[in-house]
Amino acid sequence: MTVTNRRAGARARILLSSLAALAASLPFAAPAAAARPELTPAAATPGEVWRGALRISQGCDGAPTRLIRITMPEGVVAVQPKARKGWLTETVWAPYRTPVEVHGRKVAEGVRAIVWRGDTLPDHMYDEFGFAFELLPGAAPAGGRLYFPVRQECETAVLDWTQVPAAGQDPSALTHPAPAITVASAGATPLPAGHDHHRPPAQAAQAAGLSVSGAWTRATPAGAKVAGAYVAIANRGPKPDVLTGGRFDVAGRVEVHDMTMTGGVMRMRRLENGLEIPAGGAVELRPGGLHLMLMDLKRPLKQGETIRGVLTFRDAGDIEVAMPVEAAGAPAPGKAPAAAGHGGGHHH
Ligand SMILES: [Cu+2]
Repeated sequence: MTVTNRRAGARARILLSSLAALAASLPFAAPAAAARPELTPAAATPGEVWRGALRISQGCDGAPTRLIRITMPEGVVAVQPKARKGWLTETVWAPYRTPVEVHGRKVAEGVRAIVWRGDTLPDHMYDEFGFAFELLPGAAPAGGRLYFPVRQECETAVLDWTQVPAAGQDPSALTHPAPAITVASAGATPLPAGHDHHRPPAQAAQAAGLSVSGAWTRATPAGAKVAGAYVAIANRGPKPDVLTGGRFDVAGRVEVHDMTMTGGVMRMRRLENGLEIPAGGAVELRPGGLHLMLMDLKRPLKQGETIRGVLTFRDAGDIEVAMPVEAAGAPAPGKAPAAAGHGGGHHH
């Protein structure tokens, strides 16, 4: 051991003692914050898979950790722990409060908690316990928080990280906060400049900071009961709004749907809680993704006609919209159907 090392050791001891003094004067400051279990990444997008980990960075008052249990909030489905060596990983199945729809399938129960046990995590080391889940659309509004209560068992003590801040409360004021993630907005993509001017202004409707533009749908074969419809919605207002559906004379009802590719399979589902249009943001409904579904069609839609109706928003109410009917299978307004002529891939 060299002189330099000994001096480094002395500096480390001084640092430790000043940290101890700081901890004594501010019992809930830096040391408590550093010890909190955290989820990383700290945000999840509705309709998408979150892959991350619960990070445990300290034991219980110096004792090593022997068990970790994390509980999933409502709206978190398709939970899958990451394989890990040394720890027994157990999934706890239970019914959802209400059955949920995952990729168009009604599911009554699923993994509601994960327990890791059978090894020890020393107090001075951190570890990450990996898992994945899917966040249901509508589980929480964009910007909202979802809390995952954690139980941490050590050789001599148990810590329950279950506190949730009250409305307006600073989360850092809690001594044992539940780890949380923030809900990102789904399907929100900024519109390119001038996007909502590529159609005549007569087709753009305006209300409460919302503008609806570029609406279109496709001709349907005789006997077809559904048609996908597409539109761009921009929100220049200060508050988010939610597209909940609409009304068209030609359709029995109008739903908001999402379509995703999962393992090479196109899946469609209804967004039960509507589609959020973030404040200052825009959402584009287009083939292969978010779309309106005109259900129970009363007659076929004919290429070249224009159908009229309203889109309904939670706050702004009804906004009138006119939809030109493009060719069956057209991939975009004014575009010829793909050579395969497969109906645009919209299956129900
Ligand atoms: Cu659909």
